[in-house]
Amino acid sequence: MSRLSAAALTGLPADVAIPGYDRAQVKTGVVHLGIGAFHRAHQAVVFDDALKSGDLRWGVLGASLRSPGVCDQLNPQDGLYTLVVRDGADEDLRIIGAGRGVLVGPEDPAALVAAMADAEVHIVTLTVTEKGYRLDPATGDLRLDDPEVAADLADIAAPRTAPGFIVAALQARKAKGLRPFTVISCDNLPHNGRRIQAGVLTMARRIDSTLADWIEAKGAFPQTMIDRIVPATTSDDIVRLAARLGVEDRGMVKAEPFTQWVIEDWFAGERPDFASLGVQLTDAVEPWEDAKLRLLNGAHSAIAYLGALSGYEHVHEVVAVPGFRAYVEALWDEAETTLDPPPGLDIPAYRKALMARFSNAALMHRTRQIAMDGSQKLPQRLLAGAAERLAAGQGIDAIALGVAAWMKWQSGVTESGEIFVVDDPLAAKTCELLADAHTDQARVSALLSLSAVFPPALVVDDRFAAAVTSAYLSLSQNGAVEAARLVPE
Ligand code: CS2
Repeated sequence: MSRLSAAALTGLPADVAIPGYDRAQVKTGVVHLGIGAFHRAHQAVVFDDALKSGDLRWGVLGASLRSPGVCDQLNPQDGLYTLVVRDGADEDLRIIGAGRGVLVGPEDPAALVAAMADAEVHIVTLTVTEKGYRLDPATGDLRLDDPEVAADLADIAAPRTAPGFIVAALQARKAKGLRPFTVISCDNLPHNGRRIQAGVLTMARRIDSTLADWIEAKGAFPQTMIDRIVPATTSDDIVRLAARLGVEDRGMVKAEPFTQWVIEDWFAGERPDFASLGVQLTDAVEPWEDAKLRLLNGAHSAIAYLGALSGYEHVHEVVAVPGFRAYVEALWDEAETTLDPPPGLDIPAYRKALMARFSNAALMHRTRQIAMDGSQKLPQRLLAGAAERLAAGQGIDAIALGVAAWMKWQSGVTESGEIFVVDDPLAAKTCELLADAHTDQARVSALLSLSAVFPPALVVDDRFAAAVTSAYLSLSQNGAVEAARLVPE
């Protein structure tokens, strides 16, 4: 079967939306680092909307900082791919035309730096996952001991990391007399803009202090809250879509209908008319970010570990179990007291909508996908809320069970005895810590010693250790379903 391409657009079924603008006139105004499914189903759609509105400056050049695989998905398709929006039995198909091809950083770093330093580029967006920032998750500092950070510092002309590419490209822009681009972090990190800014400045300062001063004075690193559930595409999804389209689309992405993007109103130069494209611009992103990280993502991680340990493959199956559903509500009751909701966010309505989103069976969102990289996710999703509740003298039974489930997951074996590989940058470390721990209590205290995950204030708080140990023991004795059922009581 032939692939989706510009030439194939006219032959697609009439109910498939296609780019209505002249793609030949589109300029590359955005470079995106980490061109995975999330970007394609979220920010790229907003840039595609900008193009549809007639502002043709916002084509997106994608970059992969790791594998070349994504090139084969998109480059043979003229950068085109389908956004498949699924809600129950409804399916909506739209071809996204904003893509301007994909470069692979490791194959030709100089080409990517040059593209980012082009005068027509005004924005660099990133989705490189939590670990791609090369920060210590507990402190947020750039990890100077990371070998690739060290390599970037030694030779910034051939960068490897996301902060390295940004520094190299900003250096080239400064040399050309251009303005910096706006760096928009779109990962689920707390204070994501501040964190990438700090990483970039730390690196730049070690290379050239005038460059760092220039970035500090002229750059912009807005904070963002980004939200859309985008499960990984499966080969079945590709086969099913090919039957609908009549051509094969290996770059497709599937997502839920809901999408939200809140951006701090801070830009270094030009940008699309975001407000008219449904993006919320505000001076205060943090309350949005905390609500999303602690309610949506906190529940996601807890569901992922509890569900996957007890053999549930998908999120909608987990929340269909009454005990797990009640547990999620209990977790939200705890998280909610730590939030300072922004005007315009109705928490009860948000919680109701979240439960409906988690229940969307058409998404087939795998618990193991969310379970990945937990060491990078736990601090902002569960631990920050736990610390605030303890400081206020409140209980943390539900949060502690989520943390304990993450700890259980580190053993690499499910309740039915299935062995799996723990997919986490700290997996070797947790494995080493667990090898010498022979009781549940010892396992919990060994993992609590991970200073990259657990902030000192929590580690020294006996109430935290006690709650997590008791949750861990409950998981061992009762299994995840029963342990969760017992929490709301
Ligand atoms: C998920 C997120 O995989 C995960 O860790 O919690 O990707 C989640 O689906 C998005 O943040 C939703 O906006």
